[in-house]
Amino acid sequence: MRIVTLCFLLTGTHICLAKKKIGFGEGKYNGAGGKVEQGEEIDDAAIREVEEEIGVRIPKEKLEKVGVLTFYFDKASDINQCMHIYKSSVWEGDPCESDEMCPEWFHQNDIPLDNMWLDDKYWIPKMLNNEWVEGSFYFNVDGSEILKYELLS
Ligand code: 6U4
Repeated sequence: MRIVTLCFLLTGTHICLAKKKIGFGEGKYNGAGGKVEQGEEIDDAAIREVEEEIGVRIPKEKLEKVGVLTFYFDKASDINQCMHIYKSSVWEGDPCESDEMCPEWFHQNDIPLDNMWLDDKYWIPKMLNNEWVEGSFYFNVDGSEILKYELLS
């Protein structure tokens, strides 16, 4: 299974989301993240992807893990993935556009859930409420429908 990361920059009131310009989840708003490379620590992969995709550097000691989710796709097991989720309220630099993502700030009460992965509305509020996020989502073949899900409460 693919191991991937996802990381959000948070202030007390706002969240940085970035529209994915290419690749898996193209057109959707999300945190920055991507595949963990061979031999790479998952935390280091999260920091690397944030720097590559939105141009900011998170000091490792300020990276906070908030959960792990597993995604299964019907009849498409090659894209099943285990996603390690992080947040940070400390970073160096300002989020800026890359070839892969275009970042924007949103008020935490005004997150564009209609333009994000379908699962996000189930767990982003938990993350914003400082709760641990853990569970599984089962999608149809192209991710346009959730067939079932389990989330630790
Ligand atoms: P590269 O490595 O550029 O070839 P790419 O197709 O751009 O791959 P990938 O695999 O690097 O995509 O990253 C996928 C990103 O989408 C990761 O940050 C994880 C995230 N992601 C995948 N499924 C998700 C889901 N259901 N909900 C969500 N994020 C998801 O919020």
